[in-house]
Amino acid sequence: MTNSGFSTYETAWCPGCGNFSILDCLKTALNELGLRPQDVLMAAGIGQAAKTPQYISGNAFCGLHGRSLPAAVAAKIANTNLTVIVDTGDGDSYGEGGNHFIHNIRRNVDITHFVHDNQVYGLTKGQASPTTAEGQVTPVQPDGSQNLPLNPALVAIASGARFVARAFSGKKAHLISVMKQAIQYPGYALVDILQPCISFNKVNTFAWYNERVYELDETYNPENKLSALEKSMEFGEHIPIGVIYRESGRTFHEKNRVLQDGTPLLEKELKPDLIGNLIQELI
Ligand SMILES: Cc1ncc(C[n+]2csc(CCOP(=O)(O)OP(=O)(O)O)c2C)c(N)n1
Ligand SMILES: [Mg+2]
Repeated sequence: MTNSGFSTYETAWCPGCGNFSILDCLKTALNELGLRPQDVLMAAGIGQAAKTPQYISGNAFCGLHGRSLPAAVAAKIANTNLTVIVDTGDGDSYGEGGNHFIHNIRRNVDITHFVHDNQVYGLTKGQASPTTAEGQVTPVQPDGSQNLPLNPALVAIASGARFVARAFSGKKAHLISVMKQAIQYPGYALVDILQPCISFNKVNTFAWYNERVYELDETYNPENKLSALEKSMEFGEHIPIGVIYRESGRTFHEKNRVLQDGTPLLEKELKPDLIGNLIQELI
């Protein structure tokens, strides 16, 4: 089949939302990598960010809130030919999907995880999400969020993720470059994408991020885990963006005896006799 390229569709996002540039960067990254829509699966749960797979050509899986990672991982395990991208929100990834986030990092299946991190639950009108700052006032936390914010990059590195990056929706060329590196990385790759929610987050605005973010340059070595842990904790007056940690390691498929020959599970010969014998043993 030929490659018609990726296209995007009309959205229901608020004008000025950071999601527009993330969607556009995703399309550009996929097109620049020469991927075909029929070879890419984008998975998401529920939320404004989670609508992204519905707004771009390619295969899409829209799951329950927080439950896209297991489906994405299962699809990649069954069909290695697919490029699998989870593209969803901070609440979906780190709140409802928090358990899947940590344990799929440990599996190191070759998927990419783009998180639109607007630091609120946008779709449901701005409640505090796991990344909302302590004390931040929201429509349902009038005294400010009492919880400490979770630092996604720090949690990911500490859980064993080997490609961890941060980006900002307002720096498009940089975001495209980081997205391409993450998609090409063999193993689980996380990109936490800072994104303003103009309707419900009046603190972390475009200007707030723009004043703070700075791009990591070649003087920074992303292969040193201790300095990566330290770099990931920088989130205040200055916020580093770029690849914070990168290390090679064996993927789920490379470690698994059945999958390591490279033949996708769905192309493997079915052996009903073998299963029949196993069932007989159990009867
Ligand atoms: C199990 C469950 N809990 C809560 C909800 C309600 N809910 C739907 S979307 C959403 C917030 C999504 O926030 P986020 O993932 O950050 O995406 P955003 O809308 O900010 O892009 C919530 C709480 C739900 N649908 N299912
Ligand atoms: Mg959100």
